[in-house]
Amino acid sequence: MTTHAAASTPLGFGSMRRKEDARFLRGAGRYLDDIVLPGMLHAAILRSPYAHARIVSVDTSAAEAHPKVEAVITGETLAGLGLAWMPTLSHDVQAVLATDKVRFQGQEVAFVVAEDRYAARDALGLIEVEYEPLPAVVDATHALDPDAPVIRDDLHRTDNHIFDWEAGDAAATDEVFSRADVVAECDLLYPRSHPAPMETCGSIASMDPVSGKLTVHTTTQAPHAHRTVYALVAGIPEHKIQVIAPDIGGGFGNKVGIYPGYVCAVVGSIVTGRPVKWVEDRSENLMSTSFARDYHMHGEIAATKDGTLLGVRVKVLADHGAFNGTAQPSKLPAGLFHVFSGSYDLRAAHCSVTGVYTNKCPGGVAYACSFRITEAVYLIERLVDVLARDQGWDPAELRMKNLIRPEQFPYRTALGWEYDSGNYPKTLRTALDLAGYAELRREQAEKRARGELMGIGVSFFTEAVGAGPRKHMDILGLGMADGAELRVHPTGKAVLRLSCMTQGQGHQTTFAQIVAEELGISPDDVEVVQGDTDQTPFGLGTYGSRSTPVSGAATALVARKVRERARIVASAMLEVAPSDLEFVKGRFEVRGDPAASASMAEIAMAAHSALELPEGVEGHLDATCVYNPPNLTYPCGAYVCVVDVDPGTGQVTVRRFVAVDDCGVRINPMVVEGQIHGGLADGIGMALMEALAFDPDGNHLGASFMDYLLPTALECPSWELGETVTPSPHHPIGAKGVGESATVGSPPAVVNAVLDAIGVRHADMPLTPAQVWRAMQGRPLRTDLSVT
Ligand code: MCN
Ligand code: CUN
Repeated sequence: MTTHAAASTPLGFGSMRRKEDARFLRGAGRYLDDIVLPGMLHAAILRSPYAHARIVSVDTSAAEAHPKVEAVITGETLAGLGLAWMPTLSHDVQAVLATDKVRFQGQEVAFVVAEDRYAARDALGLIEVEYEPLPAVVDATHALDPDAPVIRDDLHRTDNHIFDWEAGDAAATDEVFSRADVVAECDLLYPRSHPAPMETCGSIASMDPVSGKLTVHTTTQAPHAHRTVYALVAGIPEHKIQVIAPDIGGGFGNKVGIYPGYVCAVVGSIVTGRPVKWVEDRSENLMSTSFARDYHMHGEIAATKDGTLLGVRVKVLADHGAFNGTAQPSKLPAGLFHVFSGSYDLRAAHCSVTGVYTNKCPGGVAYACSFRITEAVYLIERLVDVLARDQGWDPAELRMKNLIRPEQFPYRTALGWEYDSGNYPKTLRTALDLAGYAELRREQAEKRARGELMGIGVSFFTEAVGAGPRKHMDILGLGMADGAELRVHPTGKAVLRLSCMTQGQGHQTTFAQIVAEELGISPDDVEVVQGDTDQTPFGLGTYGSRSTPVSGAATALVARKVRERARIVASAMLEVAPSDLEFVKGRFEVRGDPAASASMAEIAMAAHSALELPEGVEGHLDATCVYNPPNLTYPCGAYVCVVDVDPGTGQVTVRRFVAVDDCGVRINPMVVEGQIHGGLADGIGMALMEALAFDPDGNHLGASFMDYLLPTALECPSWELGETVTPSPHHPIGAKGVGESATVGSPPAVVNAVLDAIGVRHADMPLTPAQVWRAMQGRPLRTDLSVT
């Protein structure tokens, strides 16, 4: 593990300790549940015990009679206000509170507002709901059976089909396959998983009956997007809505969407005239907020007999649960899945994705995923390994032979994406060298001879982050530009206001470093303001690792605007033409006379003073910027995982993990490495432990951390990190996003390692001891269902 000298504060890029940590380490963070507003009430949600049932009646009279209950809201109450259904970010509607039917276990049925949280919970038990249970569709592979119960009769659907989506050239791909010497195919399930942030989701709505202003404190990664959704759903004008995201205890994609509890809290506040707090518990979080993955993939890969990869063909069945929810760029119903040609120079590729409804909780996209790239990378990286195994080729060599070459960038993929930059062979070579790949293979052969199971897994990934260019993406019709505002005070201290929202990524520090780099002031002198729509410019927030690619670019550009304003002021101060000034180490110097210079602090004071400025030049240095990304940024990485497997129990130990990431220019290498450490732990969790499984009736089998296992330090080795740096050519500071890279790239490395150890062609994640043991017996399980 690298250690970083973080004693002194750099004036720009470099490792420095996170400014926010002093507050967090002292327990002075202020999370949603810490907020107590005067007169605040507390809410709880009654949830469906059934995965699929008709609601015959809801009797709330006993709950309403509870002395501490202030309001009981049902689907009927909401229907009267036109709020029983809300739009999802994927062009569907979701029930806020069920009226006709419940469609997944844990669905919201009634909302109780009471004097305290205990009374609200107690009163849930007083609500009588009569259900008429219906057969449930749990297994996505049977969702389109002719006799499958129809889930979305509200949409007048006659089956459970949501969409069919295709990408790539089918005819060209078929042609490539017909000419191939070898084809390998594989069925893979990327099981349903959950972001499971440490802090669950919640909201406090406060409608001021006098001013008509709605204030919503909420756990959101995208405050401005939430405000627009509230405006569209509730019909309250945006200038009368303030969304405030306090400190967020982890998001990982879980806090992108708007959940029924948030809408109910608003209604609860309108009805009672008092602030209403709703915070979910762990089981509610795991059962009813956005899951991720749940992709059933059939992939084929074609190659020549000398190991040149030619093409990939994929069919996907996507289980979206009962409502097609969470954010999904609306022009791309399968998210960014169709970057599945990965990091290889392929002639052709084609995928078709079919989305289906099932009686499971909605969501389907977000969990440190870059919107389905996780699934895409897993698919291609498993297919390459399966092909290598079938043909007796070395999986690292096969990758090296087929990686996109540095001189091919910008590289247009067979699916039409333009990768901006990279040196893939160098990245893979760095990882293999760091791991000592050849030596590891020798060690493995020796161990095999002794009957010991050691496995080496390699993966290479290309991420696509920084949503996004208008031609590809929008959310609710909103283009994905983000704003930045930079104010410089007379003493040279600055305030940067951003639309993105940190949830643990260290934005308070890293965005201050971008300003510091551009203006030559200390990052300690830059305050970063986020998370309050009244205080920050519009933008779509933090997900898809877009903060650095989009808000980071906006920050660099707004700082450059400030710098150019400072140049004019400095030219008046130093009595030279602006073009005679050079910006050197944070000062404007007169060319040829470095003794004549002015620092940013001196210039800032002068800008606010009585100094005579040239005609038409405004005083002050403040500036604003809106950044429209011209393309996504494409970070990449090469990972090598070494595992030992206990032949008797199937227990996997990850012995080593080497990760070489290229995210372009690193603003704060220590923060980047922290992001990678977290993502690698995520990957180990996905590969070995995590899956939300269901029984045939749709009962959720992972509603607590007793059943839904998360990785801890015990399962993680000491990470071995390396880097390559290929700047993004279209980003003002050459940086690419990195927040999801390791989560995307690491699961196939772990799975490839385990299957390499046990000599099995494929078994689905999570590779629990039971699954590994069964795979060794040739009988791996379907991990999404409790019964197979
Ligand atoms: N960074 C850097 N140099 C780069 C790239 C990034 O120094 N070349 C820094 C950034 O300045 C930022 C951090 O690394 O402080 C992550 O940046 P970026 O890749 O832009 O990702 P975002 O800030 O947009 O964060 C979102 C991303 C996503 S989508 C998920 S999901 C996820 C992730 O970040 N959720 C997280 N990492 C997380 N980390 C924590 N602690 N908590 C979460 O909820
Ligand atoms: Cu896909 S999870 Mo992150 O983009 O918020």
